[in-house]
Amino acid sequence: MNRLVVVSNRLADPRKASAGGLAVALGEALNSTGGLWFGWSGRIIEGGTAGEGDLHVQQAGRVTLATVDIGRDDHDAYYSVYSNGVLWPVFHYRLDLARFESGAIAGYRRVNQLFARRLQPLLKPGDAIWIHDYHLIPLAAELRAMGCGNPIGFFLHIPLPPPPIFATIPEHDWLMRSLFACDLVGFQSRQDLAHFSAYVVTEAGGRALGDGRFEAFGRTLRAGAFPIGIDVDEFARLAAGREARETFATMREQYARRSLLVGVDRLDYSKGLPQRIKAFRELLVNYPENRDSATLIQIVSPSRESVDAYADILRELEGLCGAVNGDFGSLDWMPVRYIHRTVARKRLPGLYRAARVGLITPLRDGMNLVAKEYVVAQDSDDPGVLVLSRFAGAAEQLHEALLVNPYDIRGSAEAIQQALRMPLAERRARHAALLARIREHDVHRWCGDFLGALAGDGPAAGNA
Ligand code: ADQ
Repeated sequence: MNRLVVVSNRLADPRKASAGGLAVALGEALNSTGGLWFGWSGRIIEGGTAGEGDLHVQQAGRVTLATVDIGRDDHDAYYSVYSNGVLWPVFHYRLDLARFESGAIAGYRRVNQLFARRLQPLLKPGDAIWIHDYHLIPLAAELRAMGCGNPIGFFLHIPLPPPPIFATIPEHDWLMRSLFACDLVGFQSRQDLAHFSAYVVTEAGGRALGDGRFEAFGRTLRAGAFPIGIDVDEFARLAAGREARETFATMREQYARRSLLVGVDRLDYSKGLPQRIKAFRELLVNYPENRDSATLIQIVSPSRESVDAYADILRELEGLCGAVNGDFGSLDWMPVRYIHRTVARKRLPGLYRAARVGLITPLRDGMNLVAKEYVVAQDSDDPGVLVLSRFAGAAEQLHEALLVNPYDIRGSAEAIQQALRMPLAERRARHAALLARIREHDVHRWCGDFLGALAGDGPAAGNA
């Protein structure tokens, strides 16, 4: 197999336990080919020159890690304003939160050009290049402009909205044209792929040629749905580890008389956090038997704090949690425990396993790996119930979860009640079906399917 070159905004050292399933899987693929992982160093140079940044190269086992510094102004425009102030909200259908500032696209493009300039000299003929996510949509086109003829694949980790929403981005045509510099483009779900196909036909005047092939902007590429998974064995190992068992024991002891519900998210307006707290409140109002009993632990890890919309969601969330506790709490029962912190990865499975209900209710999500982790962490003999938003990419695969519309507060509260009352036999049957599908579509399969398709030996469309 040819050498693999992965490009992403951030890198993780695949040898570290905190790296997570995605980094481990990419690390394995890189390791087996003595590959190169390229991205931002995490370093911002105050007063740095526009479009410039030093390259750092280090070895992590057989994998070469190559990273670039970015100047302050470039970083603000590329990361905060364009990637997270335009692309992230629009791709999550939140036009109300998008900030279309005319200057930011130049910084976004400058950083992609910087990446291309620093990466190009490191490439060898035959390398397969795999670019990740919305920060780097124009990178393939910038590489092509420098004469790069290698096979290039791109995977979008977040949803692709339908054409009328995508077309609100002033540069939508340029973004899609840039994507067509790739040989293969992968999406999380069949729905995202359908939106891509609709855009090609209705906005770009192109054609769907069948068999996952599309023609537009004078080029042909292949596109497919490649739903990402987790590393099931790695997560099961974590679940059996000391930290996870300790966390489970502590939770079960502290909440011996209560029914625990858990939510674990990055702080983000796409995750449906206010709606989730409102649904939990509705549960306590409409089904009073849960008072003094049902307890929601909501872990929210800090994220993108430089972006204004994130400070707003944090304040709203704190207000809603405080009101539920004030209105319903008693001397020895706090209905919502809201924790604004990242939980160590080794402890997560213990927390998931102690919870009767996993509440994963984003308003829109590319996939959502927490949903899959929650299922894998359960005790198969006495599993908890997954309540999942129908608007998460994961819903295309996880049919046996209780699927909810997170905007429908009353409907979500009813689903939580159903989850809390679900008989053991039904819980087991649903869990077994979910676990089998999560196992079948794990992160290694995702990686193998995408790279197989990039090498031309697999179908363009993965499946769910
Ligand atoms: P994210 O939006 O970051 O990722 P998600 O898939 O839910 O979201 O989580 C990724 C990882 O972060 C999981 O392994 C999870 O355990 C961890 N995590 C999340 N919140 C945490 C917390 N509070 N404490 C500790 N760990 C936490 C983007 C897309 C998703 C897509 C992934 C992968 O937005 O839709 O599933 O990429 O493609």
